[in-house]
Amino acid sequence: MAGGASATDSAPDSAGGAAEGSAADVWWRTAVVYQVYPRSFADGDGDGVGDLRGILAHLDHLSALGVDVLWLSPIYPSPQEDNGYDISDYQGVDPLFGTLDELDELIAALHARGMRLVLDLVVNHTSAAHPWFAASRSSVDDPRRDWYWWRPPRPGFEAGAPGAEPTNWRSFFSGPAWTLDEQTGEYYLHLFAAGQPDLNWENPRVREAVHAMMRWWLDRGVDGFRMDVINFISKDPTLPDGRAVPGPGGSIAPDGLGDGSASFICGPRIHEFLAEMHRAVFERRGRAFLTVGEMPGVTVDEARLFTDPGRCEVDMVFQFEHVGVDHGATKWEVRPLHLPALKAIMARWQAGLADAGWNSLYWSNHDQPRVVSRFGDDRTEYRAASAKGLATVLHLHRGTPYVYQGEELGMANHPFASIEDFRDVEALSHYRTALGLGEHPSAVLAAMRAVSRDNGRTPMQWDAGPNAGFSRPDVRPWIGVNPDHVTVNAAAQRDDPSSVFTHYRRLVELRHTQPVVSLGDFTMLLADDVQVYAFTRELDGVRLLVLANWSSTDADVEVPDGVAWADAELLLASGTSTEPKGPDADGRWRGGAWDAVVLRRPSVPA
Ligand code: ISL
Repeated sequence: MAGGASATDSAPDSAGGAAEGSAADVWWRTAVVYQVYPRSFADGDGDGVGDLRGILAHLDHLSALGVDVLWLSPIYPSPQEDNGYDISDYQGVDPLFGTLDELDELIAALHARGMRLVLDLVVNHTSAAHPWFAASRSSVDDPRRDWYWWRPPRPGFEAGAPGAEPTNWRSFFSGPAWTLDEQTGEYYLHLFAAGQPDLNWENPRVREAVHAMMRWWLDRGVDGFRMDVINFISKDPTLPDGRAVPGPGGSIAPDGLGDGSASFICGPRIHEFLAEMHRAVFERRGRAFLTVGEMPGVTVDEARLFTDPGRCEVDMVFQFEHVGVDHGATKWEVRPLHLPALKAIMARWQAGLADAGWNSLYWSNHDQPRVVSRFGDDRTEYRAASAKGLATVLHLHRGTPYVYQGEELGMANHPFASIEDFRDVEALSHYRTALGLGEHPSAVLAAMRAVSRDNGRTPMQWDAGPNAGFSRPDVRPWIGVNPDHVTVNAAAQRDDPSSVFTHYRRLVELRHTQPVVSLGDFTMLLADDVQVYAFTRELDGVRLLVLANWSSTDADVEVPDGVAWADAELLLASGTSTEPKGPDADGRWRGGAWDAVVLRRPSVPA
């Protein structure tokens, strides 16, 4: 957790204090994190799947961007049912990705460049192929039986009969969250795929085993963890049925399953478990770590508790409200973005964690469609400008920003043509379920094309050549390369002062050099405006104004206190206008499509 290293002190082994560093000296408050999804980043050994060699070969890209931390999605041995989020050995590297020696090499190489490495920690569940689960399922008397959630069939039902599952919970990947194990006649719980059984954190031995594993990684030089669905680990042990989820128009969901989340989102012992983990793993280590909890369904009030430094639980959380803003009853029912709704969510999180706690800031990750296609405009004439505008808005908020691989190039959604093009377990299960319920394949595919997680997982676009430079030209990558790589790629952007990449580089630099960016207070302006995203930041007499036209048409708005900003210093500008600028002398801001500006002035002395 938090240590005493400053942002400029990038030596990852620099001594840090305990969790309670002062607001200004906690290193990750001025840091930017870059997420690598290894199977899609760079294929070093020519098997069509990205790997550690590929990452090692591209560290210059990260250095050029100036990021401080690499968060690496899972590289552990795994059957790859959910691309590594189904782990069968917590203390190794899947041969698909390389070797433990290569991971050590990556740690050393990052540290030599002044960057830190954060690993994904997936401990809500293991793979069904993990030896713990093999033991657990072997017999009801096995000492590891209680490491997972086993239950007999629902009273009055034969094992395997329809409706015999112990609860009505639906898994996140469609279908019941329970699978029958024929050998013992009992069901095991899996909130995700059947190959991802949930660990029973009520059992202290489970917790001790996880803590020991985490310490082993820290001893190897790892600098922290991104904790997968960590707010699901404490479940109400009575496992009650969930409420039946109303479908469109209020009908009960046609599969008859329910939503069990009230029993596991921020469950009864979650704060206890995270505080215990902090004590057992991070405390008194004398160096600085970063812990970020992925927390679907977390509220601002809960997040304040999780991230209050005085409570020593986690440093920050990933909340999900803003990435659910365009969802209908499910994520597959895509709604157009209503900008005031997004602003209201962001403003609430900024205010809620202003005095205690800390925000993480993200538009994208491996579970989300590409942001330029989702919230921006990926048509050729607007793509770069909208990618930059979205980045400016996010990176000027208070919190720690996360850049997802390819986002810094303005990579867009993939033009998936048919079901054969998709790879994700979530998308494929959804397709089967939806067709089973009578939905039309073309409608199901249209939604998948817009929101499937595979959009975020197509290969990183390094250059305009075959396979976008991700894999050797003679190799077929595990998922299709976006044909737009001929124009959208890192090689074309790295030295171009007007590229999306250069814009991200500037944003990272602003965070490193302007304390008001990382630490300043946040005030949302024009909350109800459907077109312009505007806010101010303030720290020690320095004020920033951020104005972004979130649309592909011209904007003309009256900026609160706009006259005072007419002659302010322009720190950063991007967009479709030849020369985007701040408010005019009359206090109005006239911005071209996707224009975004950051202005600075000392505040008027009182
Ligand atoms: O991706 C989602 C919806 O499309 C989420 O429900 C997602 O499954 C949830 O945010 C949890 O995500 C994490 O855990 C999953 C894994 O599939 C995701 O890739 C991971 O980020 C199970 O480990």
